[in-house]
Amino acid sequence: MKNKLLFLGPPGAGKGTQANLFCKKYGLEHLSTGDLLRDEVSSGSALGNKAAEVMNKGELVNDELVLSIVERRLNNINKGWLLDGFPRNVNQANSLKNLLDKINQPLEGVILIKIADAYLIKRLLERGRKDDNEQVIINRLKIYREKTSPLIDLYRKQGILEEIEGNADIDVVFSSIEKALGR
Ligand code: B4P
Repeated sequence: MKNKLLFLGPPGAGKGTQANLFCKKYGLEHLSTGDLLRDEVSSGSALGNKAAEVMNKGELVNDELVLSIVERRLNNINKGWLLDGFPRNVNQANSLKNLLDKINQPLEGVILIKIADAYLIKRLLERGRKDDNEQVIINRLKIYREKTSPLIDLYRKQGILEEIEGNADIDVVFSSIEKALGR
């Protein structure tokens, strides 16, 4: 059973929502870089304050910070894991590959949650997090297209990408993910 997984998709596609459900049901460790960064921000550390400025503009936090957070966590996991929101650019994907080679835990499956921009904007405005206003959301979508979407081809070429339609009820999306991963 594949249990080293990655959920990919535009902001608001439901990566966090689905990853939470999946990890609860199947006992995997949920590694959300968004949540980990928000924890760093709430701690009030100097790094957290710096990250908050970037996140509130809808931009990507610097790769070194995100990587150090992920590396620390991945090194201490003895069960399966699910990466949510990481990697978000080619540099992060390369670093992840090096890290996973080092700990001998190759990525086994990538779920791409696809959904049109119009639905995303509506969902995120309704979510209403601090970084969810229209201008910031449009910037996040632009950055997703420029920096994150090249990863789709990268994982497709490796033969580990499964594409899921994200514009459906939460339980319907969840079932599609289970099916794609043979659960
Ligand atoms: P994230 O925390 O990763 O969040 P996200 O992409 O905005 O949302 P997600 O896809 O998880 O959607 P969710 O389930 O919440 O990123 C936030 C910021 O952190 C980034 O902009 C960046 O600054 C920084 N960051 C994170 N990772 C980084 C990295 N690796 N490198 C650099 N910077 C990084 O769903 C959204 C809403 O839709 C929710 O309200 C949910 O209830 C609703 N919803 C979900 N599924 C639904 C469905 N099927 N139908 C209707 N509504 C649904």
